[in-house]
Amino acid sequence: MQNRPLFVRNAAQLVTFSGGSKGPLTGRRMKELSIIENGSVWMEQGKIAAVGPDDELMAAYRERMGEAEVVDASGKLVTPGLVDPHTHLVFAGSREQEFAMRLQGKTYMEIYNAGGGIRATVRATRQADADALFEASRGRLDQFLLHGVTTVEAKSGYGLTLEDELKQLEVARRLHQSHPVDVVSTFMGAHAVPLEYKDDPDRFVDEVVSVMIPEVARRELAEFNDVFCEQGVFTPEQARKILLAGKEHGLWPKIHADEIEPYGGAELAAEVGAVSADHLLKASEEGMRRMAAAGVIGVLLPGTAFFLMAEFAKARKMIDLGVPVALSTDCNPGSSPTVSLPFIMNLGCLKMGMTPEEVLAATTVNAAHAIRRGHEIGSLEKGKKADLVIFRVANYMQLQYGYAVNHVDTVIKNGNVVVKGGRLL
Ligand code: IZC
Ligand code: ZN
Repeated sequence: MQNRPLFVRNAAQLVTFSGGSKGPLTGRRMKELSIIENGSVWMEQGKIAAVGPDDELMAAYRERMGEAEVVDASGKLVTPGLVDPHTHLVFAGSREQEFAMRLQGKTYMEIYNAGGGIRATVRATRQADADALFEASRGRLDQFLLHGVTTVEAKSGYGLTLEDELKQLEVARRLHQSHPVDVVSTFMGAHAVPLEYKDDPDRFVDEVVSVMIPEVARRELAEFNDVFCEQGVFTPEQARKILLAGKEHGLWPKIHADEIEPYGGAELAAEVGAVSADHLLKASEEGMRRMAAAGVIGVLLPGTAFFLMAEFAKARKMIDLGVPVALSTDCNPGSSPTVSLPFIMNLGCLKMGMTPEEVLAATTVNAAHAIRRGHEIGSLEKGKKADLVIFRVANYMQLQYGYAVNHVDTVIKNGNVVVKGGRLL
């Protein structure tokens, strides 16, 4: 916990997203940053106590200034801590050989069908003991924090047996308890059809529905339930069954939708009332409209399109249709081995036509709502968690202009400075 008050003073721009607790931003509202120039934030007991112009906060806290640790943000940009709402954080091994094969023209699905891809990471993750898995994942979490990310969602799905899925989820819980970054868990037993069930995938779906989901829910190891709905992986019918079973056990639905082929994933997300539908590279316009009507957040993962050398999701179209859009790294060893959410924002601008305002909304407010945390993170408002980032740039546009550079100077988590001068404390 935070011992003394922390006062971040006089930022050139303080991006607050005031009002962000109410719900995800859509359409033109994604551009409403609510910037305070010469802005300051007073934090105590892990929460934001006040946000406003520096002169106002100086006057309000004059008598308590001696108690506080003061961080000078003059000339710099301050934003809410970044939120990554879609990662496969906990895994063992790496797949650089497959990357090299893809550069020679092999496709992601060809590698999966030959027993590699997700299945290769499943073999490595099953073999790793919990401590090794914890260490590998902790290193990645440190890197996320160095890039300004203060909360991540993390999926299981590299175990595919009850025991190995529980192992992954328990590691995620240990990370949440021991690391400054908050980790929000998603069960994804239906990430791939394990080779043992290759000839009878429905039997595996039954195992997920009748054994894994009830046990994960009973142990309270996850809040969300996700499925890879993709041609050659799980059909929309199987995905529906899995998502509805999760709902019955209190797990909120999420879905990997229309990543490689158009497959009705966006439509299914709207039908089951998913919190988010993710990927959406090949989503139909009808699917997007249904998502907008049902309030399903579109979590876009342009790092994956970039790394798979595929067509990017139609972010502009989705925003224009009223779909609330969030952005994420999709951090995983196959299709997006990165932790740089700032670079994902760069791709949002350069490859999906999003504006510098929209990509910030998509990695703060909207990302927070995509993991049902909009009431406590994602905007800088009184009462919310004291999670914020100080960037070494004078305005928010420079974050996108100076691309593929880590501009993070300082990260504050729960009112404590955890990264200073670009280094972990
Ligand atoms: O390990 O390849 N798309 N799941 C669905 C992934 C990519 C992760 C992987
Ligand atoms: Zn994913």
